[in-house]
Amino acid sequence: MRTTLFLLLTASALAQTPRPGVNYDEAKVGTDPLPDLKLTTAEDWTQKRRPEILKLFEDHVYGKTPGDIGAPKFEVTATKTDALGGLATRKFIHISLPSHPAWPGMDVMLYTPNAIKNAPCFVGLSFGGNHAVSTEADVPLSTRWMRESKDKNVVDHRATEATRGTESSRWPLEMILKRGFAVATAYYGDIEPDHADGWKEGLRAAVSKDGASTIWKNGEWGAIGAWSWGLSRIADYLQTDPLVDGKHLAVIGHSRLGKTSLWAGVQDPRFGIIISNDSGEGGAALMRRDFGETTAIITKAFPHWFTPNYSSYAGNAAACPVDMHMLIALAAPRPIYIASAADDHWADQKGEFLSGKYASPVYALFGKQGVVVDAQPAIDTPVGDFIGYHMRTGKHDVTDFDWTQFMNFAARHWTK
Ligand code: GTR
Repeated sequence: MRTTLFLLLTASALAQTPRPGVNYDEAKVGTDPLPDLKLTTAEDWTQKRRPEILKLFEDHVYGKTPGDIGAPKFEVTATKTDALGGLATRKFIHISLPSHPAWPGMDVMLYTPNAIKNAPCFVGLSFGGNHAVSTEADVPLSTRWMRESKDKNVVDHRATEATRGTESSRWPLEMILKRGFAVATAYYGDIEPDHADGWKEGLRAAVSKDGASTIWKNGEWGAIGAWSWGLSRIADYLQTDPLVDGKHLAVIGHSRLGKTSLWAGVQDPRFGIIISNDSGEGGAALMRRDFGETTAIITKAFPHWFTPNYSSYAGNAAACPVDMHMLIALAAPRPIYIASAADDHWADQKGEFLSGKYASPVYALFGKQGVVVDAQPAIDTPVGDFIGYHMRTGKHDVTDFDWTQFMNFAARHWTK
């Protein structure tokens, strides 16, 4: 019965609907101890412990990103110097892999502020495509597979004209550009469509020697790994564009794409700042707490996001050799920001905060302060130095309040 109900609910409904059997009671959270970070010195961390932990995340959670994928090709397909009423220059860049032509490639949309020459840049994937992020009518409509959504006017798994601008509140382009930041984004489904068999038409099959017949083994990558790879290819392109300061890139993502920004950020040091918004289970939230979404729930609903054996921790998070404070710690000493929303219990806001708190001793090894405070701060009160945190009023979403904190954080660390 519960399985049937589970299948009927859409992903966004799941994110908000309390479900029977889901723990929302602080008195009943898991009490298993977290794996030990085994801290000694900053040097030992960098040389030994960090690579060990990164490997544990490859082996048990997200899978390893193959190192032998060929070089990407960049084609700037359109440039508009008076985008958004003259505020910005907008470019589209097609990224492909000539050595693996079965992958259809990804279309990056880059906005750079005209007032600044070499702008620091936020880099993130979208749920709905470039035309959903922007409100500009001349942005090409995505033709790729999308998750069906009546609310968002996705019909027969394709975007319709009515999907234009539907994600724009999550990407306040004018506000970001006016503050002197650039934005580079692409549709996550360009890299791999987000469903159980999506990999067959996406990057993972295209670069795998067995193509769509691949049987994924423990430790091999899932969709989050593939999407993260895409973020790094955007970073590759940004190193070549004179309108962007390729040394100041912040990777950002919301929800499943917040899990993705964390995994991309910890693997790719060119992301000088890592931001996860409402990333929850499989992201910033501690798995051992079993509050809101659990390892059992996520691996049943979205096994394709992870490496196969992550599912073996369903109902047994304590057996997993990592927990998510170790993921946050992998960012050290780079600045990282964890954002929660007050109504987003599914993502376990306290578990998200605690990852930051328990990762803070790693920052201390480098003489830096992490979240600074001991207890979760009051709503709408950003805290933290090298690990930023806030819990915003409202639901699972990305709002101007969130962006304001992310930009304040970036500005403070990049002294712009
Ligand atoms: C939910 C999923 C969450 C989160 C969310 C989203 O259904 O359970 O882990 O990723 O989707 O990405 O919107």
